[in-house]
Amino acid sequence: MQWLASMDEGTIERVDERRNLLYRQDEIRTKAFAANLDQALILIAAEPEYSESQLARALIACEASKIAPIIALNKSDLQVPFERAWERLSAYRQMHYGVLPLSLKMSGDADREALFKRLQGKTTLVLGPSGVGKSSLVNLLAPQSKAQANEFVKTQEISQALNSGKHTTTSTTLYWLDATRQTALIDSPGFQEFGLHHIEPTQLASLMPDLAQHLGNCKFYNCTHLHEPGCGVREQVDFEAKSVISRRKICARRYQLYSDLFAQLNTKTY
Ligand SMILES: Nc1nc2c(ncn2[C@@H]2O[C@H](COP(=O)(O)OP(=O)(O)OP(=O)(O)O)[C@@H](O)[C@H]2O)c(=O)[nH]1
Ligand SMILES: [Mg+2]
Ligand SMILES: [Zn+2]
Repeated sequence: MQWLASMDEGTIERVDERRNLLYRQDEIRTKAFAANLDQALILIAAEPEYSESQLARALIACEASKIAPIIALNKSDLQVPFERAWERLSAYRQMHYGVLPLSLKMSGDADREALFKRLQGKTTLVLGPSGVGKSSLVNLLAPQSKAQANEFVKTQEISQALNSGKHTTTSTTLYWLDATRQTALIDSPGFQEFGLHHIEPTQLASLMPDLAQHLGNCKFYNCTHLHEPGCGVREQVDFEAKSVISRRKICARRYQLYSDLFAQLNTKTY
Protein backbone atom coordinates (compact mmCIF):
# COMPACT_ATOMS: atom_id res chain seq x y z
CA MET A 1 0.00 0.00 0.00
CA GLN A 2 1.32 3.48 -0.80
CA TRP A 3 0.62 6.21 1.73
CA LEU A 4 0.67 9.93 1.37
CA ALA A 5 0.92 11.58 4.75
CA SER A 6 -0.72 14.93 5.32
CA MET A 7 -1.08 17.04 8.47
CA ASP A 8 -2.90 14.66 10.72
CA GLU A 9 -4.10 11.93 8.45
CA GLY A 10 -2.94 9.80 5.57
CA THR A 11 -4.50 9.09 2.19
CA ILE A 12 -4.13 5.75 0.49
CA GLU A 13 -2.76 6.54 -2.97
CA ARG A 14 -2.91 3.09 -4.42
CA VAL A 15 -3.17 -0.47 -3.24
CA ASP A 16 -0.36 -2.56 -4.67
CA GLU A 17 -0.95 -6.02 -5.96
CA ARG A 18 -0.11 -8.73 -3.47
CA ARG A 19 2.95 -10.69 -4.46
CA ASN A 20 2.37 -13.32 -1.85
CA LEU A 21 0.66 -13.95 1.44
CA LEU A 22 1.89 -16.14 4.24
CA TYR A 23 -0.82 -17.65 6.35
CA ARG A 24 -1.80 -20.54 8.51
CA GLN A 25 -5.17 -22.17 8.75
CA ASP A 26 -6.75 -24.55 11.23
CA GLU A 27 -10.23 -26.03 11.47
CA ILE A 28 -11.71 -22.79 12.70
CA ARG A 29 -9.92 -19.88 11.10
CA THR A 30 -7.37 -18.56 8.69
CA LYS A 31 -4.70 -16.27 10.09
CA ALA A 32 -2.60 -14.15 7.77
CA PHE A 33 0.93 -13.33 8.92
CA ALA A 34 1.93 -10.75 6.31
CA ALA A 35 1.89 -10.07 2.57
CA ASN A 36 4.54 -9.08 0.01
CA LEU A 37 7.41 -10.76 1.79
CA ASP A 38 10.81 -11.50 0.30
CA GLN A 39 11.76 -13.95 2.99
CA ALA A 40 10.76 -15.40 6.33
CA LEU A 41 13.17 -15.86 9.19
CA ILE A 42 11.98 -18.83 11.20
CA LEU A 43 13.48 -18.30 14.60
CA ILE A 44 13.78 -21.08 17.14
CA ALA A 45 15.99 -21.26 20.21
CA ALA A 46 17.93 -23.61 22.46
CA GLU A 47 15.20 -22.79 24.97
CA PRO A 48 12.26 -23.16 24.90
CA GLU A 49 12.72 -26.51 23.16
CA TYR A 50 11.36 -26.28 19.63
CA SER A 51 8.73 -28.47 18.05
CA GLU A 52 10.03 -30.09 14.88
CA SER A 53 6.47 -30.49 13.64
CA GLN A 54 5.85 -26.72 13.91
CA LEU A 55 9.19 -25.97 12.21
CA ALA A 56 8.38 -28.36 9.36
CA ARG A 57 4.93 -26.80 8.98
CA ALA A 58 6.30 -23.25 8.86
CA LEU A 59 8.73 -24.33 6.13
CA ILE A 60 5.96 -25.98 4.12
CA ALA A 61 3.81 -22.84 4.37
CA CYS A 62 6.74 -20.73 3.12
CA GLU A 63 7.31 -23.07 0.17
CA ALA A 64 3.60 -23.00 -0.67
CA SER A 65 3.62 -19.17 -0.72
CA LYS A 66 6.96 -19.05 -2.56
CA ILE A 67 8.67 -17.17 0.25
CA ALA A 68 12.32 -18.05 0.90
CA PRO A 69 12.78 -19.31 4.48
CA ILE A 70 15.85 -18.83 6.68
CA ILE A 71 16.10 -21.03 9.77
CA ALA A 72 17.98 -19.56 12.73
CA LEU A 73 18.70 -21.17 16.09
CA ASN A 74 19.13 -18.58 18.83
CA LYS A 75 20.65 -18.66 22.34
CA SER A 76 23.91 -20.41 21.46
CA ASP A 77 25.22 -19.11 24.80
CA LEU A 78 23.09 -21.81 26.49
CA GLN A 79 25.58 -24.50 25.56
CA VAL A 80 23.99 -27.79 26.55
CA PRO A 81 20.45 -27.19 25.24
CA PHE A 82 21.93 -25.47 22.17
CA GLU A 83 24.03 -28.51 21.25
CA ARG A 84 21.04 -30.78 21.68
CA ALA A 85 18.89 -28.56 19.46
CA TRP A 86 21.68 -28.23 16.86
CA GLU A 87 21.93 -32.01 16.72
CA ARG A 88 18.18 -32.41 16.33
CA LEU A 89 18.37 -30.02 13.37
CA SER A 90 20.82 -32.13 11.36
CA ALA A 91 18.25 -32.94 8.65
CA TYR A 92 17.54 -29.21 8.21
CA ARG A 93 21.23 -28.31 8.20
CA GLN A 94 21.71 -30.72 5.31
CA MET A 95 18.85 -29.33 3.27
CA HIS A 96 19.59 -26.24 1.23
CA TYR A 97 18.00 -24.11 3.95
CA GLY A 98 20.86 -24.56 6.37
CA VAL A 99 20.61 -23.32 9.96
CA LEU A 100 22.06 -20.02 11.16
CA PRO A 101 23.38 -20.14 14.75
CA LEU A 102 22.74 -16.95 16.74
CA SER A 103 23.26 -15.49 20.17
CA LEU A 104 21.24 -12.32 19.95
CA LYS A 105 21.97 -11.42 23.54
CA MET A 106 25.74 -11.57 23.05
CA SER A 107 25.83 -10.08 19.55
CA GLY A 108 28.38 -7.38 18.81
CA ASP A 109 28.73 -4.99 15.88
CA ALA A 110 30.21 -7.64 13.57
CA ASP A 111 27.29 -10.02 14.21
CA ARG A 112 24.80 -7.24 13.66
CA GLU A 113 26.51 -6.30 10.41
CA ALA A 114 26.46 -9.93 9.18
CA LEU A 115 22.79 -10.29 10.04
CA PHE A 116 21.91 -7.03 8.33
CA LYS A 117 23.63 -8.24 5.14
CA ARG A 118 21.24 -11.20 4.97
CA LEU A 119 18.25 -8.90 5.26
CA GLN A 120 19.44 -5.92 3.22
CA GLY A 121 17.03 -4.63 0.58
CA LYS A 122 14.37 -7.15 1.56
CA THR A 123 11.23 -7.41 3.62
CA THR A 124 11.63 -10.21 6.14
CA LEU A 125 9.00 -11.61 8.48
CA VAL A 126 10.36 -12.97 11.75
CA LEU A 127 8.22 -15.83 12.97
CA GLY A 128 8.56 -18.51 15.59
CA PRO A 129 7.24 -19.64 18.95
CA SER A 130 7.03 -17.30 21.93
CA GLY A 131 10.22 -16.52 23.84
CA VAL A 132 12.78 -17.38 21.17
CA GLY A 133 14.04 -13.80 20.68
CA LYS A 134 12.07 -12.36 17.75
CA SER A 135 11.71 -8.96 19.37
CA SER A 136 15.30 -9.13 20.61
CA LEU A 137 16.35 -9.49 16.97
CA VAL A 138 14.35 -6.43 15.95
CA ASN A 139 15.86 -4.47 18.82
CA LEU A 140 19.37 -5.48 17.82
CA LEU A 141 18.90 -4.33 14.24
CA ALA A 142 16.62 -1.36 14.86
CA PRO A 143 17.52 -0.23 18.37
CA GLN A 144 15.48 2.96 18.05
CA SER A 145 12.32 0.91 17.51
CA LYS A 146 11.94 -0.50 21.02
CA ALA A 147 9.99 -3.56 20.06
CA GLN A 148 8.75 -5.13 23.24
CA ALA A 149 11.32 -7.65 24.29
CA ASN A 150 11.79 -8.50 27.93
CA GLU A 151 15.00 -6.71 28.80
CA PHE A 152 14.06 -3.50 27.02
CA VAL A 153 11.05 -2.89 29.18
CA LYS A 154 11.92 -0.59 32.05
CA THR A 155 9.28 -2.03 34.29
CA GLN A 156 10.74 -5.51 34.05
CA GLU A 157 11.79 -5.72 37.70
CA ILE A 158 8.44 -4.46 38.84
CA SER A 159 6.41 -6.79 36.67
CA GLN A 160 8.62 -9.72 37.59
CA ALA A 161 7.99 -8.92 41.21
CA LEU A 162 4.32 -9.09 40.36
CA ASN A 163 5.01 -12.42 38.69
CA SER A 164 4.03 -11.25 35.23
CA GLY A 165 7.50 -10.67 33.82
CA LYS A 166 6.65 -11.62 30.25
CA HIS A 167 6.47 -8.98 27.56
CA THR A 168 5.15 -11.05 24.81
CA THR A 169 4.44 -9.42 21.45
CA THR A 170 0.74 -9.20 20.65
CA SER A 171 0.68 -7.55 17.24
CA THR A 172 2.54 -7.69 13.95
CA THR A 173 4.68 -4.60 13.35
CA LEU A 174 6.98 -3.55 10.53
CA TYR A 175 10.28 -1.82 11.36
CA TRP A 176 12.55 -0.10 8.85
CA LEU A 177 16.20 -0.97 9.35
CA ASP A 178 17.65 1.78 7.17
CA ALA A 179 16.97 5.44 6.53
CA THR A 180 16.24 4.80 2.85
CA ARG A 181 13.47 2.32 3.72
CA GLN A 182 14.80 -0.53 1.64
CA THR A 183 15.08 -3.06 4.41
CA ALA A 184 12.21 -4.05 6.65
CA LEU A 185 11.84 -6.51 9.49
CA ILE A 186 8.41 -7.58 10.69
CA ASP A 187 8.01 -8.68 14.30
CA SER A 188 5.10 -11.02 14.96
CA PRO A 189 3.52 -12.66 17.99
CA GLY A 190 4.74 -16.16 18.79
CA PHE A 191 2.61 -18.97 17.41
CA GLN A 192 1.84 -22.31 19.00
CA GLU A 193 0.08 -24.18 16.26
CA PHE A 194 0.85 -23.81 12.60
CA GLY A 195 -2.21 -25.12 10.76
CA LEU A 196 -1.80 -26.18 7.14
CA HIS A 197 -5.40 -26.75 6.21
CA HIS A 198 -4.97 -24.61 3.12
CA ILE A 199 -2.64 -27.22 1.64
CA GLU A 200 -3.73 -30.31 -0.25
CA PRO A 201 -2.15 -33.54 1.05
CA THR A 202 -1.08 -34.43 -2.50
CA GLN A 203 0.96 -31.18 -2.66
CA LEU A 204 2.91 -31.93 0.51
CA ALA A 205 5.83 -33.93 -0.89
CA SER A 206 6.64 -31.25 -3.45
CA LEU A 207 6.85 -28.70 -0.61
CA MET A 208 9.39 -30.75 1.37
CA PRO A 209 12.72 -30.47 -0.48
CA ASP A 210 14.21 -33.70 0.89
CA LEU A 211 11.20 -35.65 -0.44
CA ALA A 212 10.72 -33.48 -3.52
CA GLN A 213 14.16 -34.38 -4.93
CA HIS A 214 12.92 -37.94 -5.50
CA LEU A 215 9.58 -37.11 -7.11
CA GLY A 216 9.19 -38.52 -10.58
CA ASN A 217 10.79 -41.84 -9.62
CA CYS A 218 7.54 -43.50 -8.55
CA LYS A 219 5.78 -46.23 -10.49
CA PHE A 220 2.39 -44.53 -10.18
CA TYR A 221 2.01 -40.93 -11.25
CA ASN A 222 -0.45 -40.27 -8.40
CA CYS A 223 1.67 -42.02 -5.77
CA THR A 224 1.03 -40.84 -2.20
CA HIS A 225 4.44 -42.23 -1.14
CA LEU A 226 2.74 -44.00 1.76
CA HIS A 227 2.17 -47.60 0.73
CA GLU A 228 2.44 -47.97 -3.06
CA PRO A 229 4.87 -50.49 -4.58
CA GLY A 230 7.70 -49.00 -6.62
CA CYS A 231 7.67 -45.71 -4.70
CA GLY A 232 10.86 -43.76 -5.42
CA VAL A 233 10.41 -41.56 -2.36
CA ARG A 234 9.84 -44.28 0.22
CA GLU A 235 12.85 -46.29 -0.95
CA GLN A 236 15.09 -43.33 -0.05
CA VAL A 237 13.96 -43.19 3.58
CA ASP A 238 16.78 -44.04 5.94
CA PHE A 239 14.99 -45.91 8.70
CA GLU A 240 18.22 -46.91 10.48
CA ALA A 241 20.37 -43.77 10.59
CA LYS A 242 20.53 -41.95 13.91
CA SER A 243 21.73 -38.46 13.07
CA VAL A 244 24.11 -37.78 10.21
CA ILE A 245 22.70 -39.04 6.94
CA SER A 246 23.53 -38.43 3.33
CA ARG A 247 21.97 -35.52 1.51
CA ARG A 248 20.17 -37.85 -0.90
CA LYS A 249 18.48 -39.83 1.85
CA ILE A 250 15.32 -38.89 3.70
CA CYS A 251 15.53 -38.82 7.48
CA ALA A 252 13.00 -41.24 9.04
CA ARG A 253 11.62 -38.47 11.28
CA ARG A 254 10.94 -36.26 8.28
CA TYR A 255 9.15 -39.09 6.54
CA GLN A 256 7.07 -39.65 9.68
CA LEU A 257 6.16 -35.96 9.71
CA TYR A 258 5.11 -36.27 6.09
CA SER A 259 2.85 -39.25 6.68
CA ASP A 260 1.32 -37.73 9.84
CA LEU A 261 0.60 -34.47 8.02
CA PHE A 262 -0.79 -36.31 5.02
CA ALA A 263 -3.20 -38.22 7.24
CA GLN A 264 -4.22 -35.07 9.07
CA LEU A 265 -4.88 -33.03 5.93
CA ASN A 266 -6.65 -35.94 4.29
CA THR A 267 -9.28 -36.20 6.99
CA LYS A 268 -9.93 -32.50 7.44
CA THR A 269 -13.51 -31.41 7.81
CA TYR A 270 -14.83 -28.26 6.26
N1 LIG B 1 20.25 -16.70 26.84
C1 LIG B 1 19.77 -15.98 25.85
N2 LIG B 1 18.58 -15.37 25.99
C2 LIG B 1 18.12 -14.63 24.96
C3 LIG B 1 18.84 -14.48 23.74
N3 LIG B 1 18.12 -13.70 22.92
C4 LIG B 1 16.99 -13.39 23.59
N4 LIG B 1 16.97 -13.94 24.83
C5 LIG B 1 15.94 -13.80 25.87
O1 LIG B 1 14.76 -14.53 25.51
C6 LIG B 1 13.61 -13.91 26.08
C7 LIG B 1 12.52 -13.73 25.03
O2 LIG B 1 12.95 -12.78 24.08
P1 LIG B 1 11.94 -12.00 23.15
O3 LIG B 1 12.75 -11.26 22.15
O4 LIG B 1 10.97 -11.22 23.95
O5 LIG B 1 11.17 -13.24 22.46
P2 LIG B 1 9.99 -13.21 21.38
O6 LIG B 1 10.31 -14.27 20.40
O7 LIG B 1 9.80 -11.84 20.86
O8 LIG B 1 8.72 -13.68 22.25
P3 LIG B 1 7.15 -13.37 21.96
O9 LIG B 1 7.00 -11.92 21.74
O10 LIG B 1 6.47 -13.87 23.20
O11 LIG B 1 6.75 -14.19 20.77
C8 LIG B 1 14.10 -12.57 26.67
O12 LIG B 1 14.21 -12.71 28.07
C9 LIG B 1 15.46 -12.37 26.04
O13 LIG B 1 16.33 -11.65 26.86
C10 LIG B 1 20.12 -15.14 23.63
O14 LIG B 1 20.84 -15.07 22.64
N5 LIG B 1 20.51 -15.88 24.72
MG1 LIG C 1 8.18 -10.58 20.84
ZN1 LIG D 1 5.94 -42.46 -4.31
